[in-house]
Amino acid sequence: MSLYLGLDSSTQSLSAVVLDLEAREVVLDHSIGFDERLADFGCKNGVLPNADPTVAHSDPLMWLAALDLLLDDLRQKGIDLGQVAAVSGSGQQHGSVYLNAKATAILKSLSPRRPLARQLKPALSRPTSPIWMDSSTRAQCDEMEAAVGGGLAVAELTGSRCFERFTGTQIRKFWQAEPRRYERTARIHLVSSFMASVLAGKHAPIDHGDGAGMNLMDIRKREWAPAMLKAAAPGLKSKLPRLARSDTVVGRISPYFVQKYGFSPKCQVVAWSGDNPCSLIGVGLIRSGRICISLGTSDTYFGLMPEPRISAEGEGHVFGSPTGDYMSLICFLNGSLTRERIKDAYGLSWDRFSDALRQTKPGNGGRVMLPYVFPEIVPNVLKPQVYRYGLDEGDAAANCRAVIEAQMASMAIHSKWMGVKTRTIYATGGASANRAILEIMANVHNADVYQFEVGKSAALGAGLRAAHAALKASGREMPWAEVVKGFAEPVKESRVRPDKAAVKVYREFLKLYGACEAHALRGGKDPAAARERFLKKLG
Ligand code: XUL
Repeated sequence: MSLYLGLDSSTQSLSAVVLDLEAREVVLDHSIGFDERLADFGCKNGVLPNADPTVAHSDPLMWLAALDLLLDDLRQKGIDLGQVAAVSGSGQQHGSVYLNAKATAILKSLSPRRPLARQLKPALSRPTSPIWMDSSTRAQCDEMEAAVGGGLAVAELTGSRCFERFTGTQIRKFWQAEPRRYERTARIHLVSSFMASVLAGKHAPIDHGDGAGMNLMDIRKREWAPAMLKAAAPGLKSKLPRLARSDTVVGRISPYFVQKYGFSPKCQVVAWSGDNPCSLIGVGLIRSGRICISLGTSDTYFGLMPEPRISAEGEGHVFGSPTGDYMSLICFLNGSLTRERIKDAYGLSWDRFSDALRQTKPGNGGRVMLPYVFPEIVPNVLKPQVYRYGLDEGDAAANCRAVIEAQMASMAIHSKWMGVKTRTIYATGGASANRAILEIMANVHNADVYQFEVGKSAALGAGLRAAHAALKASGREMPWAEVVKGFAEPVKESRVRPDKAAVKVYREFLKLYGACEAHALRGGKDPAAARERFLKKLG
């Protein structure tokens, strides 16, 4: 049994990467898109429609239906699931699943004759799951921060100030709005621990990587923080799974998967983690000094950190790394859906969008967009709005450049707290295949940018974590450097080098962008003067 399976339960799809560790080969990668294959669940881009733009929930039963579809597809594609030694996974972070007291028995006795979604339905104490795109809990953030001595105190304790999408604030809102359902909730899982529980047929722990995204875990002790639990909701401790290291073997795979899909009864289930901690492994960031930018539904900027460094301004987070270290992360909500919205507004294909990037100049002649199509996490914007400065909405090419320059400029400005001056960026996620976007990334950040062969870094990282943990459990521990070798390495020839002249333009552009942001969000002065200065510097 030399195969390892990594799954990624993300916002818009469920993906699998099958690895052959001995052959150092990715045997298959495959995805089930929720909107395409599971439209009956009524989600759009993986989210249930809601009149309030700050509310974002999904249907946990859709994720289970996707798991059945995906495993069936893998078998049909000729993968012998009986050869899988261990499986682990990655989940969209912060999202939560609410189970009642029947869940334990239901998980234990799943019948291979009925689909997972139908069997788990009676185990839900709340039919929907708030996910990371939800920003409806500002009041709960304020209440929790006030209860424990302010935002900085929360950040020192948990690695992040209180954030709207973090599970603790979401649980508090649930308790306040639906106390009866909260009372009937016996277990609250993250997406990661929920999916692991179904695979193992019993409640799985929450790993330290994903647990750090809840505002409930003491980031240094890696235990639930009593003050935060108390600030969130009554009786919460008894409803949470235990916390565990990311390399914990939860147990053998449930008989459901053995009988239905031909897994070996010996196949081990390794604790799942968040998509960002998994991606850290999937791009081989097992040491500090390099940065990864993942261009997915969310755009994330992250790297490994030996010690927790806190963002006092609330621009980012400290999570656990699957290696046992820490990772720093900044999450930008306006990622791929926003790029797509701008592209679609001008009726362009992705090729035409890239042409537009190539036809326009770095700095866009001082034309700036702040593309908050959705509420934004960093900087915090609760009311979605697209701002344009000197930018004509009818100018398609300039708008295409403006959205990418805005995303890259925002990353450069809001990552200063990390204190990393990196000369190398690893790019992953769907949009990292677009070299015109990567050129802007290289120039704004003045760094070499590399691509990866497997764009699905979260699923790949999950598969590598499965291998690492299973080998360790059997007494044959392999060092991380060896685990990731040949799998999580950038493609050397893909290097995109910064262009000196463009780097100079962007150094000035960042000041202009900062002035526009201050004007739109913090009542700063009109950025017209900043624009003039920028144009003058450009000559
Ligand atoms: C990270 C975050 C997102 C989700 C997306 O804090 O909210 O990156 O994990 O899947």
